[in-house]
Amino acid sequence: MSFPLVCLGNPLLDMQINVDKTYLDKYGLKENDAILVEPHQMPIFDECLSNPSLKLVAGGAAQNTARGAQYLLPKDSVVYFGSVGNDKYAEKLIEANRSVGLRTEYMVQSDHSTGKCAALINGNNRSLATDLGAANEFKPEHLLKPENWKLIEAAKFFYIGGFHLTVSPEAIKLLGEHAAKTNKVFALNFSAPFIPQFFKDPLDQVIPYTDYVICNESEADSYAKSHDLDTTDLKEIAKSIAKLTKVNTKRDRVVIFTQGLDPTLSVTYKIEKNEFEIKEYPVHPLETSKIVDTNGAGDAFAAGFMAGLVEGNDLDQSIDMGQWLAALSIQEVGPSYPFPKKSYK
Ligand code: 26A
Repeated sequence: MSFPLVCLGNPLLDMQINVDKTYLDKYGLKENDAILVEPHQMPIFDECLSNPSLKLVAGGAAQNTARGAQYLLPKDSVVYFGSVGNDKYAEKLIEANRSVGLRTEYMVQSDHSTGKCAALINGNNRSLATDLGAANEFKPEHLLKPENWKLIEAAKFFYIGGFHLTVSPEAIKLLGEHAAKTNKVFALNFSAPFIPQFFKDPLDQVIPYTDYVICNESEADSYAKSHDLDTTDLKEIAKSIAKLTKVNTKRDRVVIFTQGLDPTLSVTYKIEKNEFEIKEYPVHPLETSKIVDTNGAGDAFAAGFMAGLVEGNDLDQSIDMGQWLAALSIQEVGPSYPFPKKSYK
């Protein structure tokens, strides 16, 4: 049995509630952001638990992508690695993964509880505040266990949540080196503006392994600022990322920026010709009244996109699959996908 796609990230349970701007202001949170909680923000979780609008949903950015890709692909296509506690929250995550047939290979911590993310919904915005808990304890040794390394050797595609740069850059490098050495596809999502801002060094160490870089416009902007690019032009930012040093020169690097309702941008740096290919893709129109919440929209895009690559589709079609799945996911509560299953055609 071989699973073509391996994903790595921080498994979290999302505690999703509706809030207003005053609530976000009270904790110094932006309307659309993702952060690691500081001690003064810890009361948010108890406040979530006692909020009547509370919905507990499986989260963790790369795990959402893994679930979404398996949702679209044939049985036994995706494996997800991350670290959880031995508790009810982990059971809930395993259950959600099982519902789409995602293979879950968690490292289980006996002395930490499963990570949680307060997903604070304010209209079409979402502010994410995370307490990583057990997710923060992931170690590369888990990947090196013979039964897990076998899965990695059998895989052909890797998808890494940039959020994991806060946990184990070593684990990411291990997969990156393997992918480069064996000419397999390695994709990285920047995940949040704080990653290029505060985890610049580990990010810079991992980018050389990437064949695909996926992020949204505010993460691209944060990258430009932290790397002194001196531009806010998204095409220019994408070009400089696309042209960065690359370990595996058998594949061109493709940089993909989503921009909410604005067109998705792709910039490919063609190594042999030393030129860029720039494309734009309008998003799938969706009436605003159909939007339930935007938590997980970017993860769903990445899921559809990765599923497209695994199926052997070209860039245009894979991006279209990403946009299609993102539009489905924002019509569900949290980072979820509709049942009965819809299939992309
Ligand atoms: C390290 N941090 C902050 C995080 C996250 C995260 N996933 C991994 N690491 N902060 C928020 N998320 C997840 O992002 C999804 C939406 O894109 C949330 O759990 C949510 O499901």
